[in-house]
Formats: sequence, structure tokens, C-alpha cells
Amino acid sequence: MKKFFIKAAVVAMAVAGAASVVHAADYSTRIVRFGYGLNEDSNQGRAVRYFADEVGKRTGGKWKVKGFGAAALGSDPQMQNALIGGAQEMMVGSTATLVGIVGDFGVYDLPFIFSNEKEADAVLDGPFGQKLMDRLQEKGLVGLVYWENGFRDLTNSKHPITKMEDMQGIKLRVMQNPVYIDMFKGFGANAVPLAFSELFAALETKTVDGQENPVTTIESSKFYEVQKYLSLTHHVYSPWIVLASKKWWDGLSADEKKAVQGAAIASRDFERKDSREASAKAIQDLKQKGMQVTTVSPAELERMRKTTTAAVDKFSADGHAQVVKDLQAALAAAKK
Ligand code: TK8
Repeated sequence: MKKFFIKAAVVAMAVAGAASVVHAADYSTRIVRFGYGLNEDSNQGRAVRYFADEVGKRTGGKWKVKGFGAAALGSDPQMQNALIGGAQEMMVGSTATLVGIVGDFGVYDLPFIFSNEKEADAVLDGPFGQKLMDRLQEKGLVGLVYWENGFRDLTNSKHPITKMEDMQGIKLRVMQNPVYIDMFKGFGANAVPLAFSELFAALETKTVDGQENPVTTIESSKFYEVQKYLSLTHHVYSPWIVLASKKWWDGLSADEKKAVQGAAIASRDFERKDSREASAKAIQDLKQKGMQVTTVSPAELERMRKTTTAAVDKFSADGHAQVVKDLQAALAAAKK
């Protein structure tokens, strides 16, 4: 009797062992449409290609991630809706444009909140960033990782901006997000919300005089062709978020989900390093392309920050008090 049990156990172990050796990971052949707003030759485009390669490697070549840059699949909000409906699988875009879906995402746009990239990484990759990302699920979106868009600076075609008053009368394109509208109205600009996909044409035809984006985007979008003045205001740290359609995600095998999640994390690390390198070079490049660069004094930035407290208070009072508190707590922990 004893002998039998031992024999059975040995057979069971052998079977289990064999199964784990021959177990083929469960990947179907799939094509993934991955949309993004910037040009293919940008930090965003490079990171999408990196992600595509990683997914290819991790699925034994069964998956093909096809990147569509320059908003070929639509603006950020249009793509978000395509993901929710299941007509598109993946995208990357600004967290700022998610406010129509989960309003609390406006919290990242509060001006002068993050002092440096290290703080941003800690908050975004920690429990605060994860919890906010998870709230997209009930809306039909799966948030995978945050990439870096970066600290935003101001450009315009009219005159150098060295202080707040210089923004008066400037028609400034902002993202479709109330925090930006309130912030720039507070500065005295004429804030015009517009999709990024419309922005170059709007600057070229002088429908708007200026815009604000990280220097990497100013360079890759060739805004220097239509904007003369750049002011280094660094008023907001702006994240990007990699999103998947929940409808599509729910149909993936566990192995497939693991492959995508692993590739997303690898792409995040690649993207941040690449963006930071590109950012360090961009100001010099933009000067060479003919832009006039203005540094704004710390005292003036402090004046600007004080002016934005009205926009912050309004955001809190609009039902976002808790998320503001939670972000402040996460930041305090990151600063330690
Ligand atoms: C790209 C946008 C862009 C953002 C903007 O699709 O709209 O100004 O900074 O990165 O998401």
C-alpha cells in the first residue's frame, strides 16, 4: 500500500514537471492598433516602437503592435472613446485629456505641484498613481503605466514672456481640461481649449498666438517653425498614460496580459530615460532653429504660483478635494 502511494506520487511529480516544461505559453496571433498624437519622430513615437518590439519578443512573435502616430487614429479624446467602444486596442496620451472620463485626473495638472522628475516618478508609480489608474476600469479603460510628457513651457508668436502680465491678450491654446483653462485665465491669457491634433494648423494660421508643451514636443512637432518665443515656465509636470481597451483586455489570456504588462513597464523605463535625454538637448536645438528663449525668474514663478491658488481651490471645490489631499500626502511621502 505504502509502495503504491510512493509510486503514485512519483508519477504525479513527473507529470507536473513535464507539464511545466512543455507548457506552451498561451498567445494568439493578434494585431494591436496603438495610436498616439505626436509625430513618429518624437519621444512618444520612439517609445511606442520600443513597446511594440518588447511585445513581439514576449509573445514569441505572435503579436504585432502597429503604431499610428500624428493622431492618425484621432485626437486623445477620440481615441479614448474608440478604446472604450472596442474599436481600437491601445493608445498613449496625456492624462489631462482623461478628465471627461474620470475628473480626478485633473489633479496632475495642478500648477507647480511637482518640483522634479524624481517626485513625479515616486507618486505616479506608487499607490496614488495606481489607484487613480485603476478607476478607469469601470469606464472601460485599462491604465498600464505612466510615461513622461514632461514639464510644460510656453511659446508664442507675439513677444517674449518674462512675467505674467505679458500673457495679456495672448490667445493661448490649452488642453481640453478646466484646470488649464482656469490657470491661464488667471494669468491673464485668452485660453482656448483645442485638441493637440489641430494645434500646428491653428498656430500656423494664427488662429491662436501660443501654446504650452514640454520642449521635447515643441521640437518634435516643429512648433519652432511658427513660434518665435519660448519661456521656460515649467508650470505643470504632465504625464502620459498608456491605455488599453477594457473590452479587448478582458479577452486576453493570462500569459498575454503578463506579456503586455511586462512590455509596458520596460517601455516606461526606456521612455523616461529617452525623454530626459532629449529634453536636455532640446533648448539648444530650439535656439539653433531660431527661437528666442527666456528664462523666467524664480520670484516671477512664485508670483505665478500664488496666482494659481484660485484654480487649485476651484478644482478642489468642484468635488476633487479628496484626490488633492491624497496627492499632497503622496508627495510629502516622496519628498522624505
Ligand atoms: C499628444 C498630446 C500632447 C499634450 C497636449 O497627443 O495636448 O498638449 O501635451 O502630448 O497629449
